[in-house]
Amino acid sequence: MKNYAEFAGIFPALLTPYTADDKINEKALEALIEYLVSAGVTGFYVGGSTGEAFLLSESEREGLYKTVADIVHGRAKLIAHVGDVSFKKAQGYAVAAEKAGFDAVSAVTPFYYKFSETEIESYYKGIVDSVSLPMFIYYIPLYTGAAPGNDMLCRLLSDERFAGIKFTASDFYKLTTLKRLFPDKVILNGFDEMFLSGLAAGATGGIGSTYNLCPKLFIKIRGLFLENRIPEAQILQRDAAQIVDTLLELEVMPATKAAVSLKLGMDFGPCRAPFRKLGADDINKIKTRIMPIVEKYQEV
Ligand code: MN9
Repeated sequence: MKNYAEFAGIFPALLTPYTADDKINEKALEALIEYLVSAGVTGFYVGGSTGEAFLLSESEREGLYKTVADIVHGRAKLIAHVGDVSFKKAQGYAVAAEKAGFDAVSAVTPFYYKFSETEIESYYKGIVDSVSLPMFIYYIPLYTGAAPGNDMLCRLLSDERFAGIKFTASDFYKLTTLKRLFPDKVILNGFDEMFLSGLAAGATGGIGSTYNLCPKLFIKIRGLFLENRIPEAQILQRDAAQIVDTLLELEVMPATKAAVSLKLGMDFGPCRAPFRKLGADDINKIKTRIMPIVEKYQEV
């Protein structure tokens, strides 16, 4: 069985910043990547939910892989989210990611239609057949409406080209079971507000939107966990959950983007419609409730 331990760690679900004329803002992207690389993240998860994957055009999604790979230049691991409702598009994104020099691909289950398990399985197999990169299944029933059962996940994970799962759910019984059956696969926790619980259940790292904002907080939680300093990790996890409280109240994607704009002193633009634009009240809540916690973990 192949060992994918190099993917254990902290992966920001990279935001996609826009310019005032709604193009991908490469300068802001570079500033964000530099901030996160110098904080010591393991890698980046590019073009996922947080990166507004489904609000980008095909050429933007593919161009994003190339831009990020050029900026990162081998300093961190790169996972491209390539999932789509269309198998053909997902396959095309995977090929583009490989060409850009990514280390792995990941995909949500095909969504909107109620695809059968056989259809979902052949979507995943078809993607991995098209590239020579390992695959992380993106398990996120909250958004896709599909919650593949353990039997299907096990069939896929038995294939050594599958590196593991991005597990965005709070079913830690399921995570524990998958880890028991596949101790060598990499499970990356998806909900930042439950990161420590995910680690306790067997995740070896995480992929998160909040990591864009305070990477060191999550690096530290993982470090404390690995050193068996659980009560200290719990205190930090409460801070992480408190940040997410406000993000959830204001809506995670636009609020995370606005918070990162404040943090880096750079306009990342709003999320694309139908996401809403935040108002002055919202920004004020981010300033007063989130930023003081973020600042606490600047130097950790
Ligand atoms: O990538 C993110 N999940 C989604 C991970 O975007 C669905 C999380 O970081 C959440 O945004 C965060 C808030 O629930 O935990």
